[in-house]
Amino acid sequence: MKRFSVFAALLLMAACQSEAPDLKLNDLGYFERQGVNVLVFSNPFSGGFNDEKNSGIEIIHHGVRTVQGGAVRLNVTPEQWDLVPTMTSRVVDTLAQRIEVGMRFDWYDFDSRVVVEPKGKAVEISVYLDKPVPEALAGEAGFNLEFLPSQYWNKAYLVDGKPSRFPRYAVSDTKVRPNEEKVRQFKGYRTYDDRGTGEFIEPLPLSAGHEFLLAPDDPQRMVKVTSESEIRLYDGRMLAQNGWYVLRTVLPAGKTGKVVTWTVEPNAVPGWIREPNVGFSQMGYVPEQPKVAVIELDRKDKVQAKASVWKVEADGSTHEAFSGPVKVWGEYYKYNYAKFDFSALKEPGVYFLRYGDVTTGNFIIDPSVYDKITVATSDVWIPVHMNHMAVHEAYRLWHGEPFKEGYLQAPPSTDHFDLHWQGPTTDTRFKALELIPGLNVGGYFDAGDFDIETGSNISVVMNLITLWEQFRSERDETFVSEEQRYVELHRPDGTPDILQYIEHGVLNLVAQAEQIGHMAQTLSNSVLDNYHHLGDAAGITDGLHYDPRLKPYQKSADGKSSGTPDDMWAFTSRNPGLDLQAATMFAAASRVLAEKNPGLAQRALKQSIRLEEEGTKLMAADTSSRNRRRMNQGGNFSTALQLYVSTKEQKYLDQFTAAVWPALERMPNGAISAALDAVPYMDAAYKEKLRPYVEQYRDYILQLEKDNPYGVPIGLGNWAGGGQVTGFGTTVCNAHRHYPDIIGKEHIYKTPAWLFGCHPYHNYSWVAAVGAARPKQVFYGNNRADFSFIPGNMAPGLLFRQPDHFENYDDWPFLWGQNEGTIAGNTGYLIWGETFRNVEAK
Ligand SMILES: [Ca+2]
Ligand SMILES: [Ca+2]
Ligand SMILES: [Ca+2]
Repeated sequence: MKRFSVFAALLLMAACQSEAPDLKLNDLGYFERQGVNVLVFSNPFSGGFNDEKNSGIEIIHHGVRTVQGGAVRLNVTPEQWDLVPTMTSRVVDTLAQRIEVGMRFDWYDFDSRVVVEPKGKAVEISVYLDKPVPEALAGEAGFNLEFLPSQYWNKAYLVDGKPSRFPRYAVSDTKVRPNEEKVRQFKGYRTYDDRGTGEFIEPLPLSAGHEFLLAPDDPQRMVKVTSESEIRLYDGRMLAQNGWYVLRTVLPAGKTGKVVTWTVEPNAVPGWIREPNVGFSQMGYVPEQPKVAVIELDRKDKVQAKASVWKVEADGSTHEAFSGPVKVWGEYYKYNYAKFDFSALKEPGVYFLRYGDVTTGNFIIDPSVYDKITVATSDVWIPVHMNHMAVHEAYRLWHGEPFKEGYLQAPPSTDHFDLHWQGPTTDTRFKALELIPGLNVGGYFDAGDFDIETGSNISVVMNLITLWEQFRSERDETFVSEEQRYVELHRPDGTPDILQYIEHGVLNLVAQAEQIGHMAQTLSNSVLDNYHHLGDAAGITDGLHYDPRLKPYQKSADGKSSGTPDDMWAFTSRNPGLDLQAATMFAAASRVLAEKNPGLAQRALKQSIRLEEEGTKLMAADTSSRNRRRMNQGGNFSTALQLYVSTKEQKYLDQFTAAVWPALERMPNGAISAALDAVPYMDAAYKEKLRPYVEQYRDYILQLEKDNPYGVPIGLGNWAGGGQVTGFGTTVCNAHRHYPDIIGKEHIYKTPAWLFGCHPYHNYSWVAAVGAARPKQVFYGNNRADFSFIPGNMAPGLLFRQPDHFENYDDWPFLWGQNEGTIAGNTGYLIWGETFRNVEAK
């Protein structure tokens, strides 16, 4: 009997294999079979800032997006800032099972079309031209498809049967070509410094042939690509660390009609079902809190009836400590979700979860689990991002002192690659490219890049002031000497770190106000070829003043200047709104720094008063509709509250109360956070009047539990929503603190669960080095070329790709929308962390 059933099962499996379904165009507009999704411009290119490793024809292969960038491109291995095609049309024909996309390069007046149709288990991709490739692009335009290096390196491939292996690191061959032959880059920028050679680098192919079989040694990654045209394989990392492996066929010159056809067959493992992703808090749980694992399941997977928690004993043995039912939550985008509640388990100890065949890593139940959630961020991430300092840690130098030559006035009418600009005038007393003295002091690197984003830096200082005034953390683990321009981690120096961090931010912002006369938009790179810098910030510029009378790369006789135009620029177009934000921050900073640095406190207060006056006048004189709208809405009530707290002046209180109620009516979920911040400073009538809005907020919180299985706001933008979740967490904590009868304590635990591992795609903690057993390993920090992290960085996290895919790569750091961290975002994490710890402990 047993024997028969095994035989029957084998027979059934064989039948399934031979009858494995073909690729079909589904309702969401992509081709699908179990284990394989082929997307055709579900995510179009955008140009410039958007990384461009997210678009075109994409393949999600056994749950991982391993292929993208399928399109007509103008480079062998396109970089960010290389031209991308604009999608001019996209026709999804469900009846004919066919997607056709029109692509256009405006600059070259070059149109093409790509048609994708299923052929059994493969797709056929054809490129059509109505007019031949323009002469300037002959030999340059090609059909490209890009493969994720971290999923293919060290794996084998066959080209027309000849075996080879994907290189772990970029070490193939290149050639150089004259700059005149270089295809134009985005807006005419140049991503490379040619060192005066007049030449650009072009990678040479690793292999060429008509049939590529990629990763025959890994059934989940195996893809066969065939064509009658020659296909070449390139390594995009030769030019840019975020490059992918590229398969490419050059479009033939002088031809029209169907000019290139590829057949692409991604292997599907028979009977493959994605392994369940058991989401839980890697940080662990305090005994009394709710403990719910969210299990993300393939829709074809059968939900297990039960799951269990196992305890690790002191002698290393393990035993089942709890078992309970698994409850189906339902479908959310691509997957099905179920929940396992083990809140009943309260005994401190080391545990792990079992669901079906899945055994998770271990976690802790103990009253102390949240004690150190902010330490990595405040002791390491923040000081590592201090600009104009050398930052040391034990034997390691994080970075030397950057930008010793200071900042030049950005020339008028400059468009900038990091979304800044300089208007038609300088708005300062400086001429274009004149040195603005005194700006190379203090401040924080924005994110994975090295500019001082003024708005972010103002928020950072405000966040740090909030931390100091609310929680008074005297933690001292960082040595900061502004005189020596030297920071050393893990060396106490007798001064609370937060005060030193506030001082460091203010030093730059006050210098901006004093030297420029108002706030700069940003202090940023002048040339794209040093904007994408990876590694030590001290090496971004040569540290020497730029002197246009010298030749590029030439140094002056006194060794103080050079002809290399690498100096950073200050973008100084005046924005009175920014001046007013700075004024608020300076007022608060002068209060906080009065004792530590009375001179700086005085300077901050002086600038606060001046900017407040000038900014208010400028705003009143601004008749633009955007500004009128802002004034009609009663200005920024959050700022009014700050000013009231600092000055206790009635006029600010009046401004606040005049603005807060209309704002709560207009955008209840947006305004509730600042309205709650005010509760400690207002009377009982205010608190009572706010009550119905808090009730409304409770309804929103409960609605989130119905919207998605995790009960937190999940962002769908191209920058994932980590900051939104910490903002939500802080608001929920404050709502519970002031209105415990409306917002129950159970809600405050949703944010840490999400941050530390209970979320889609994988179950790693979003915070670098935080989350006991398994934090994420790679982040988009300035050390991303090393596939590393800067401790305490909170990743934006879960990135949504149209139409139904969430992802967070943990073997590939280079997508900023999922793996970067910003200075404002990470100080927002600190505020959430300290607020949560405070409310949690009560
Ligand atoms: Ca930036
Ligand atoms: Ca210190
Ligand atoms: Ca320089």
